[in-house]
Amino acid sequence: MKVIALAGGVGGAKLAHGLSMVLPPDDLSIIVNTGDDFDFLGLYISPDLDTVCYTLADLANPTTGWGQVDESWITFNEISALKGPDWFRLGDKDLATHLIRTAQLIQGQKLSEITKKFCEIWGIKHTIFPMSDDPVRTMVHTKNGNILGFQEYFVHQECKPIVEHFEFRGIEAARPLPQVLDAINNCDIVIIAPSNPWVSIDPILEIPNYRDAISRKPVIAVSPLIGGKAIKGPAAKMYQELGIKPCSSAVANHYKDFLTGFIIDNLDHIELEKIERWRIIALVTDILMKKNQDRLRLAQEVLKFSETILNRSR
Ligand code: FO1
Repeated sequence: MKVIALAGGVGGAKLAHGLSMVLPPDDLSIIVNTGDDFDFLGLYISPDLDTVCYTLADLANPTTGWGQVDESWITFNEISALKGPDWFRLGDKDLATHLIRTAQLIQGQKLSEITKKFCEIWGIKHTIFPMSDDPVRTMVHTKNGNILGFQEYFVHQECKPIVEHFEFRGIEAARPLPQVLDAINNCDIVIIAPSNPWVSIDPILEIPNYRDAISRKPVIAVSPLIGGKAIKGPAAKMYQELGIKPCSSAVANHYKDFLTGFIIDNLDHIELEKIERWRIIALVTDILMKKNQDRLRLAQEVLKFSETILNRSR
């Protein structure tokens, strides 16, 4: 079964990792959000791409989910001592990724090419694509009229500002990657990881042609919310501020136009009926991924559910 996974952030990386433990390299491609990318201290930072790569390479920091394991912070501490911007923490090993990637981008290499080479070096066998080689920047429009870059909102201002809407700056001009379109057209199923629908998955879907290509395939999603709360990050807070009750069915509703199947947590079993009324096939299970074993178990369940869905449509 050929699978495309859409991912962004720590939750997305965990499920992508689980899928990579089950599927052979040729059967899994992961498309990663780059709307969170930004320039910091002159370096090109691609947080979601790095989180997915580090996680699949078993290099991720298990406590934060982002950055590398066994980091040292010598440069970061010096930056801080020099009164440089220290609200975004870059470890020494992580810095090497940003330095080399920035240098190669300046030389004219594409983000997708650099990612491919890094993956080879890190021993990642499955394919990881940035959603585009062109810049897209998620901007958070807040209730008090400010427009914040995503990392400014997320890290510097700790997701405190009240959100009004999101803008994916540059999205109309961002070209889809031909390799991604091919991979979508040749896949059996698209799996949307338990990532934030508003800021991790929507930017991918908004790249010209992706939503149409994805809509032609069976699509299943895993809820990023359990019992009305986000497993990690500000998804529930965002739903609330946008005037929508944060719950799994609200996520299903978000993807309703093209969703074939939806996976929710046992805690949300009462939402099953509502979701099935939209003709979405639902699976209720334990979706929390605390340990590596949970990633594997959930991935196995997602793939079994995918097979059931594919058999039904045959
Ligand atoms: N998240 C934080 O909350 N604080 C940080 O200082 C921070 C640094 C950081 C460095 C590299 C990297 O790849 C990710 C980093 N993140 C940090 C995580 C990241 O900003 C967010 O998790 C994602 O953008 C949301 O998907």
